[in-house]
Formats: sequence, structure tokens, C-alpha cells
Amino acid sequence: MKPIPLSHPRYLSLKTREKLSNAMKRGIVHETGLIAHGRGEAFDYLFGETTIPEADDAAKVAAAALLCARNPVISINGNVAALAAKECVQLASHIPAKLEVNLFHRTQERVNKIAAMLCKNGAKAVYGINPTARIPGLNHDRALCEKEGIFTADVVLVPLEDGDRCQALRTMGKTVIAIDLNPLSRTAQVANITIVDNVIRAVPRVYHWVQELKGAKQSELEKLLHTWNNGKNLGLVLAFLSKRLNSLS
Ligand code: PTJ
Repeated sequence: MKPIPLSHPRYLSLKTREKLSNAMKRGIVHETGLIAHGRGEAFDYLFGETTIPEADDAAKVAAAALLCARNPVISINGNVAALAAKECVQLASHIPAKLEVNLFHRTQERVNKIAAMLCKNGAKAVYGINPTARIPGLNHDRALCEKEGIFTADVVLVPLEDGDRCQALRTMGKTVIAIDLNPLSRTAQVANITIVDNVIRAVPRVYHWVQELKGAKQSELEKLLHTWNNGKNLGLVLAFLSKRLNSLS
């Protein structure tokens, strides 16, 4: 691949693509992860490649949910590892939360590589390598999980999720926090808290709010959770999008 000049107006976007492409060659990202990224990229472009206030509100409530949790888990797939491994490890260590590798296109080799990448970025323990349980109602490999991890988690952060597992986790009674640039996806619609933002920006924003809220009273955190209306926030996200597109037309 030819080096991307810093002066290129799309430098960051092109560097991100390069990162994913390299991660695919190294066996971290599944080839369809590149397609998934393209869909996310299109939405990001429409949002102006920035964290909109509605996304930051969701990031704040997500931080509150993670801080209130008894057994919070951050689920990691290939794209998330390629784009935000260090940031996820940092977030997990500050909550503290567990990290679990969970893949749609699961191979043991890829699980091992992603786990090794998380360890290289400072993770002390990574779950999901030897699954001991299944999420009920799912007939694909995303059902595979660890008893001490996702299976018994009360709050699960799922960046770039598929709708089926999101629904199955909700059916198990868990609080699901999704990071998804597509506000219309089933995942975005089904999750308890949806952060409509790029995982690259969203994970550091959740980390920021974890630091801000760490000293807050439990009652304050619970109030944030109980007053959160995910459907209303998604409506505001769509209103933002439509206003932005109108202003550009
Ligand atoms: O590593 P694996 O095997 O678990 O596979 C991971 C992918 C992403 C390939 C798999 O989960 C998949 O196919 O996902 P979907 O169903 O295509 O959903 C991906 C969602 O994430 C879409 O709604 C995209 O808009 C969104 N998305 C893509 N890139 C980003 C994103 N959301 C936030 N940040 C991104 N960078």
C-alpha cells in the first residue's frame, strides 16, 4: 500500500481503512468486517464525522450503567480490536470490567489472535477463548461465551453487534449498551443504551464519563439510568441527521 500523505483531506479516514486492511491481512478482522466498516463509514460521513451531543448523552448513561454493574463485560470482535483495542483495555481497567472476545465469524485462530492483541495492549485477562456456555436462542457461533463473562454479566457493552445477539442478550435480562453508527439497525433499536457514534470516538467518550462519574453517588447514577429513554434519543439522532441533510441541500 502506498503511504497516505498527511495533507490528504481524507487522511484520517484513509488511515483507518489502512488499519482495517492490515488487520485483515494479520487475521484479526474478518473480510466482511471491511464491508461492515464501509456501512459505518457512510453513516459517519452523514453525521459529519463527529460525536453529536445525543451520542455523548448516551455515552454518559453507558458509563453510569457500567459503573453500577455487578459484572460488566466489554465484548470484542475483529473490527473493534483493530480500531480500539487499547481504548477498550483502558476502559475495562477503569470500570473495572471484563473483556471477552466474541466473534460472528468465529475461528479459534482469530479468537487467539484478538486475545493476544488485547494482552499486548495491557489486558490482564481475556475471556472467550474457551467458551463454557451458550447464549440461549442463537444458532450461530456468537452464542459461544464464558460462564464467568458474558453469560453471567448484568451489563454488556457490544460495539458493532448483530441484532440477533443483542436481542438474545436482552432476553436473558441483561442491560445492553450498543455502539453503532447506524441508528436504524436492529442492534441500535433493540439495545437499552445506543451510542450512535464511531467506536473510535465512542469508547474514549465512555472512558471520559467513567472518570467523571466515578465519584458520583449511586443514587445519581441510578437516576441517569432510570430517566434514560433510548427510543427518544434515537429519535433525536434521526432529527439531527435530517436537519443536517436539510441544511446541506
Ligand atoms: O469479527 P466478527 O467475526 O465478529 O465480525 C464483525 C462484523 C462487524 C463483520 C459483524 O459483526 C457484522 O457483520 O456486523 P454487521 O451486522 O455488519 O453490523 C455492523 C454494524 O456496525 C453496522 O450497523 C455498521 O453501521 C456499524 N459500524 C461499522 N463500523 C463502525 C460501526 N459502528 C461504529 N463504529 C464503527 N467504526
